[in-house]
Amino acid sequence: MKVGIIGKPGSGKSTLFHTLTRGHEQVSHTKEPVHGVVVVPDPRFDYLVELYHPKKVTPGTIDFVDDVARIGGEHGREFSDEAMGELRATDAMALIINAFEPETADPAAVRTEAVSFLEEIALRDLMLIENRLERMAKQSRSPQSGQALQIEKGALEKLKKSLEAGERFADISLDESEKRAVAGFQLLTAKPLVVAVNVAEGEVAEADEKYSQARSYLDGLGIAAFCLSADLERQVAELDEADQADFLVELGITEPVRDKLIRAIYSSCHLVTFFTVGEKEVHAWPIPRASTALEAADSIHSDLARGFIRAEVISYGDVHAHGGWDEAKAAGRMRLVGKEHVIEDGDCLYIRFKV
Ligand SMILES: Nc1nc2c(ncn2[C@@H]2O[C@H](COP(=O)(O)OP(=O)(O)OP(=O)(O)O)[C@@H](O)[C@H]2O)c(=O)[nH]1
Ligand SMILES: [Mg+2]
Repeated sequence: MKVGIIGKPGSGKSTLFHTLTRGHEQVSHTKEPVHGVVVVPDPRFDYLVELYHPKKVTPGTIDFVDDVARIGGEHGREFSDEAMGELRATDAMALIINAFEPETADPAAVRTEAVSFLEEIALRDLMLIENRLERMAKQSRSPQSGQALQIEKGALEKLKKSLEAGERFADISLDESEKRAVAGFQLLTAKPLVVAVNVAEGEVAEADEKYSQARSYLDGLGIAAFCLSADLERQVAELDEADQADFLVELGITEPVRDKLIRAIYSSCHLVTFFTVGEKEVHAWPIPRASTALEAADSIHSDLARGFIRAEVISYGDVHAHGGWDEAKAAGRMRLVGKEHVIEDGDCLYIRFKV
């Protein structure tokens, strides 16, 4: 899962990035832009690891990309083709807005900046769609223009009309075949977006209140928005783990930004987590909400989906309450389910399969 950090020059992208990735290995500076892999904090996962002491642990991770559109630093506001490609390849975007200077600490300005970002990405998508439609117009004169092309064309025309009218991608109704036909374009308007309002150190305790209208406006558009002080969080992240919690309480911060942001990303991407557990490995698997047991099996390995027989399911709550998978199973908490069974957040799974 790849999340691109984006925002105007000097808005605090790198400060946020370093706060998120501090203490987490695998920050790569050799590639431009800079990537950092962050473990998704999950007390359920920690408990399962504690329980099984497995040989291998695989928590959920997010690959954060600093300044993914490369509009910061010496790049200015160019939005190069290469950077656009990188941005399109992300699964979600985190937009950081500068509200830490006297002249930017203004709810109306924050809202305006978020709106103009939405307009900008809509414009980018429209350019892409129009290009494709033009090329298709030429192609469709050739005899091999098939049904797939017609579906794609119809979907693109619908998107064009709706985006031009200022509609949000999420509100545009596309059927499954249309969605598949346009998925390859990696439209920016189709990506989940989280907005981080970067406020001054002294404002952090009252910030949620001050920006509540801007946040609820964005919330109405399906965009999670929260306030933080990137600089303050960076200072906290530099402290020993043990001191961090106390310091946050003192500052009136209820949750470190890493946890807040990751939660917002999971929720915007409609992700839930299922687990596979045992002495060999404890593994957290993110999947789209309402996925079936078959889809869960497929996310582990296509063989498991191909040879799927049944899935054994025990909820995390039951594993926790009984102190282990075997114990919960012995207490009758295991359910044997078929392909269509919908996976709930926290389910522990064992897939029975035969290939
Ligand atoms: N007071 C204050 N300053 C901040 C905060 N966040 C960032 N800054 C400062 O703003 C400046 C720019 O921060 P960066 O994190 O480098 O911003 P950036 O978006 O990565 O900048 P570019 O990569 O140049 O676009 C630095 O001097 C930071 O110390 C904040 O929460 N409060
Ligand atoms: Mg930077």
